[in-house]
Order: sequence, then structure tokens, then C-alpha cells
Amino acid sequence: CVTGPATVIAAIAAGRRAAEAIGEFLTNGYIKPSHEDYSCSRGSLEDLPQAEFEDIPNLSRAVMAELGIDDRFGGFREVELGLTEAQARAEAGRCLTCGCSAQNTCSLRKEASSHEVHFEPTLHVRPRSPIVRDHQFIIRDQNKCISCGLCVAACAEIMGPGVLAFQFREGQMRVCTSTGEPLNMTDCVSCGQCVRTCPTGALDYVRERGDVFTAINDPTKKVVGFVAPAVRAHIAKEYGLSHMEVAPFVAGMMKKMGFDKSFDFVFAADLTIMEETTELFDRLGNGGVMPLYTSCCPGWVNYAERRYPGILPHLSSCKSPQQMMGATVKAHFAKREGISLDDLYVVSIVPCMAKKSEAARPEFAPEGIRDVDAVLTTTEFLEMVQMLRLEKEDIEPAEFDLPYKQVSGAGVLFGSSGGVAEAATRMAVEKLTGEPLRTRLDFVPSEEYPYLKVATIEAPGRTLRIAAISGLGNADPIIKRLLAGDDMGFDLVEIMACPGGCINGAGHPKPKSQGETGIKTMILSNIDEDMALKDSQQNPDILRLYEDFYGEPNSHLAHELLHTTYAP
Ligand code: HC1
Ligand code: SF4
Repeated sequence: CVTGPATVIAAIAAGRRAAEAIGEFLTNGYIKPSHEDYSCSRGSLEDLPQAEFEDIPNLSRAVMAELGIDDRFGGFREVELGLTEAQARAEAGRCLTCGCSAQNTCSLRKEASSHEVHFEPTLHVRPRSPIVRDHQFIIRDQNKCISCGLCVAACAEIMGPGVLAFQFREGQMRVCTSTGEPLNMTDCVSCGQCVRTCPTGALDYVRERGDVFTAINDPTKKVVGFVAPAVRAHIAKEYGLSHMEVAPFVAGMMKKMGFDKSFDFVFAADLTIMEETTELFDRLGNGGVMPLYTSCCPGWVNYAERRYPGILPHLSSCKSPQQMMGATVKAHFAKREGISLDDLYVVSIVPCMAKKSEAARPEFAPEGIRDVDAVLTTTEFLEMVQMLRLEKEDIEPAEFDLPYKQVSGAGVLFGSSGGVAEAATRMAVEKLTGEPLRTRLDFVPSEEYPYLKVATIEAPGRTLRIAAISGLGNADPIIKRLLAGDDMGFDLVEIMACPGGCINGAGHPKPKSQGETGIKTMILSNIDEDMALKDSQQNPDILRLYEDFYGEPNSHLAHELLHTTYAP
């Protein structure tokens, strides 16, 4: 284990130099230590992959958490890590640092304790298997694996791709890919649910928070952050905030953390509705490929590209809100503020791991400059808050910034399953009737497929049939029927990879109790209910953006910046 006990030992062995390295990171941003800076109780760290020791953020977090050091930036340099070996071993007997924010409520620890398994303060040394890095963001460390099978079940039963399996290798039962290929060559959709469910940290993901700290601490950079709809649901729950307190709290948090500008991602959800609903009407009016399938969930897009390429013509050409926001900030905001793209650093804060791979796609880096420079999960964002030692009372509520300040309730609904379809329907109904839709969509479960929610809206001259489904495995039968020629009479179908939608994304910390999905859905619904601005198409800042920059939905410029194509 590198980020757990061995880190403690490494830090102790390196003594003051480690403390200084961490202090440097916390005060100045990300720095890379050299291998010679550390030594390890298991022999030379030279034996281990370099990349593991380049992640100072993990190191600092591990040391802080495991040594219980409660100090802020300035004083950190003064900390002496003078523990005895016995103390170090006692510390090492505590939890592995598994990337889990629920170490004290960890189900594995509870289960172990209920079976009278005691935590012995000894270092557990096993033969070391190399860390597997066969995916852009997911890291597998067999040394920590206890063969519980939760990742295999999450992938096959919760999500659907089913790309992980147990295989007997080198005398051990191990979790591998079912085809034996590297993970990035399989139908893995990068959702990260296997990582989220892993109770030991055997599966983990690459953090980008070090890069974000570096940008924040670089005086030449303007750091712009935007925060996704579902992140607020988690933060409201975590900090005990009411549904209307949470957005100003998050904006205040971002300002305190050092972001130069903070925007609400919901603005981009509104922009997506303008583009996607216009596309829907265009397809309906011009005999385009129908039904239209949503494309804002990158896990779903990955699944369609890898497993069902035949469905790609049905996917909306709209980029996701994350990529629309990034493209708009880099093209419109940069120009308006006179900021060179070299000095602008754009960070998205999301509940999703697949958004990391989405932002890294080459088509979203025109001329080699990414529209979104870094993607932080909710977990990473809260880890940064924790590293900065920011408490609830340190946060002054604030407003999101101009020019993307106003957002609609419809955009907030994006964060839970059915929300994208509902937001689009609000605009479609207004287009058809001239009147806003003031009731919530009455989704009912389909008789054939229990996870499929269907709503029918009667408008003058047209009946709209809308469907929503979450969990990729749940969507399989619908996709297969479509590919066999049966469109089931739908106009618009929303698919979200994670069950329940983004509120259940793997970028959130592990749930601490049952029923969290329901609570988070309710928070987003309540926000929509209490917002005066309900509809994306009525958002004054969106209308101004079209007037000043894009012209109209689906304009030439909008197509260039806000739409994309898919690759089978
Ligand atoms: Fe989602 Fe979306 S709703 S994909 O679930 O369309 O991550 O919250 O940010 O892009 O807006 C996630 C959430 C998110 C996008 C939006
Ligand atoms: Fe399966 Fe998602 Fe993990 Fe990929 S990231 S292996 S699809 S659970």
C-alpha cells in the first residue's frame, strides 16, 4: 500500500523533508519530489512505479489523515514527524487510505468488527503485485484487493457493462477484465462505480486536485470553476443546508478556495436545452432520425459508442453541459474579459468520473487547448476543502458570477433521472402552445420495463411521448428494440448511465446511509419548485448570450462550439 501505511512510513523515514514537501504543496501548489526524497520500510521506493510518488496531494492527505496532523499551511513546515517506529506501526494498523470519505462509517470495518475482527497495529506485508494502470483514470492495486466482488457486481448488476470478472491468475483469484484485455480496450464506460464501491482502495482514480491547486496558486492564471447540478444536492446534505441555501454556499466555498470566477453549471444545462430542443424540432420538422436520444451523460455516450454504434445517429449532436460551458467560457468569456487562453484555467466540479474522460477527448481540445482543463469530482472538491481546513462557519454565502449568473429550475433538474427530458419538454410545450408548462411531468413506469419512465404530453396538433431510463443495463432492452426497428413511439429518450442519474454518480463520496438518492432527488426538486425562473428558454442571461454571441440556437457558431459528432 502506497497511499496508506507505507506513506506514513515513507513520511516518517523522510522526516522533515516530507513535511516540507507537503508544506510546499499546500502553500505553493503542486511540486514533484524525487525518488531519493523517500525511503520505505519495504525496501527502496525505486522499486515502485514512479507515478505513485508524484502525487503529492495524495501523500499530504494520507499523512494528514493518518497522523492526525491538524495544522494549516504556515505551521505545516514546523511539524516534526518524529514518531517512533512503534507509533508508526500503530498508525499503520488504521484504515488504508482508500479514497473513501467514510472511514469511520465504512461498511467493511463495521462488518469486520461485528465478526470480532480486531485491527492489529502491525504492518501487513504481502508479495507486491504491480499497480495496474490500463485505464486513463482508474488505478487497480491488487495488493489491497480482498476479493469481495463488489466491483464486479457494480459493473455487471448496477451499471450494466459487465466488463470485470474474477479470474484465477498466478495462484490467486483476482479481479480482471472479463476478456483479459486492458480496461481501456473493453466496453468500460469510465463511470467509476467499481471504484466507488471498492471498500479497500484497491480501485482508485487519478485525482486532478493537485493541478487545480497549482493553477489557483499561480498568479498568472485566471481560474474559473463551475459546479454541476447534482453536486449541490450532496453538499446540502453533507453540511445540513436547506435547498435554497446551498447554491450561495457553494459559490462562497469556491471564492474562499481561490477560484477567480465561479459559475453555475446549471446555466450550461439551460444552454443545452435551447440547443437540444431546437434540434428535436428540427428533426421532427425535417424528417430527421427519430427518436432523439439525449447525449449529456458521458457514460451513456461511451456505452453507445462502444456497444451499440448503430444507435449513434439517434444521439443528439449537442455536447454535454460540461463541454458547452467549457467552450463558452473559452470562446465568449475569455474574449469579453480580454483573457488570453494561455492564462485561463477552467475547472468543472461534477459528481461523475466519466466526465474526466469526456473532458480529455481530443475533439474537445481545439488546437490542443482543452475546453475544460481539469475535472474535480465532488469527493475531490470536498477533499480540497478539507485540505484547506475550511469549516462551515468559514464560508460566506456568495453569488455566482456574471455573465452566466441566472439559472432556471429546469436546469437544476438535470441532476436526477428524467430531469433533462423534463427540462426539454418545458421548452417544447411552450414552443407548441405558447404557454409555459407549469406542472411537473407525470412519469409513469412502463408496463413492460419497470425501470423505464414514460410521460405523454398532449399539445395542440401534437402528442409528445417522452421516456427516461437510468442504469445502462436497464436501457439494454430499449436500445435493442430500437435497433430492431421498434422506436416504441417515443419522441425523446433520456438515458443516464448511473441509476437515479447524476445524484448517484461515482464522483460523490460513498453513501453513508440508505435512501440518499431519494433525499438528493428531493433537494433538486425543491430547488426547482422554489425558483422564480423555471424555464431554460426564459433565462435572461441565456437570451443575452444568444443576442451577443451565438445568434440563435443551432446557428453556425453554436454548431461549431456547442455540438459534436460520435465515433463508433
Ligand atoms: Fe450531470 Fe450534466 S446533469 S451529466 O448528471 O447533463 O456529472 O449534476 O453535470 O455535463 O448540467 C454530471 C450532474 C452534469 C453535464 C449537467
Ligand atoms: Fe465497469 Fe464502470 Fe468500473 Fe468501467 S468504470 S469497469 S464500466 S463499473
